[in-house]
Amino acid sequence: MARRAAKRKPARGRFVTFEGGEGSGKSTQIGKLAERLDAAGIATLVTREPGGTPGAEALRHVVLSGMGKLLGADLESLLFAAARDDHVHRVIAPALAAGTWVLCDRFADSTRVYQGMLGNVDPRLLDALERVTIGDLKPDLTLVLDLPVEVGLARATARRGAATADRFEAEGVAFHERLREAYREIARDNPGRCVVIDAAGAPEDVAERIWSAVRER
Ligand code: T5A
Repeated sequence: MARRAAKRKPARGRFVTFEGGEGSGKSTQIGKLAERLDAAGIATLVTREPGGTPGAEALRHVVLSGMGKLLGADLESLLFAAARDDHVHRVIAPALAAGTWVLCDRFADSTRVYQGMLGNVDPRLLDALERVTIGDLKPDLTLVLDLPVEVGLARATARRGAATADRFEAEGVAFHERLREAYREIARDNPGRCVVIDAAGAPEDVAERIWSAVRER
């Protein structure tokens, strides 16, 4: 009797997150990496936080409009966590299980940096929220795009044109300096997961640095 070949479960996809300050080039570089992976025959899904599902996009609108700030940093963390929970369970986890690589523009490190290290939210609250929202689903690789603050803000301002700065873009230079240092600290504390990428220079040069980091890992 002919035996039916057992259906093999696809290998779990890789989970790569992009982190960094405002205007550091995350969205630009995520697109470039996706193109290269696609060309190499690797199925990829590009997504972002806050966002990635209709519910999470609605919450994105609330936090970036500045409404979250009125609630205070603790409750703002809950909004980011609610958005992340929906995104992880509906989009990220199923894609990884199907063997697709997920490239995510910001993830839990953003909450650690913006709400935790800069907003003084108790790390124990953030630990608890991470347990609920992401559990064991840690990124395989986090690319921290590092750029002098004035360069990042100039890029963000040029792109915005006459539009109003969002909730975090509107913070002063000192805030963005602390943000940069906080990301460097996270990278130092998680050397197995994080790679700091020099995000200065032409987009193509930054893309080459990212590609080498991805290939090395
Ligand atoms: N947040 C988010 C929290 O507080 N907690 C959380 O848990 C999470 C998930 C998200 C905000 O929410 C906060 C952090 C953020 O403040 P957002 O609009 O998604 O808001 O903001 P950012 O993630 O900061 O994204 P930006 O779009 O501002 O910056 P990117 O994606 O880093 O940069 P990008 O690629 O859009 O580039 C900006 C401009 O620079 C140009 C681009 O063409 C663009 O015009 N550019 C370059 N110019 C010259 N040389 C290069 N190498 C360039 N690369 C890009």
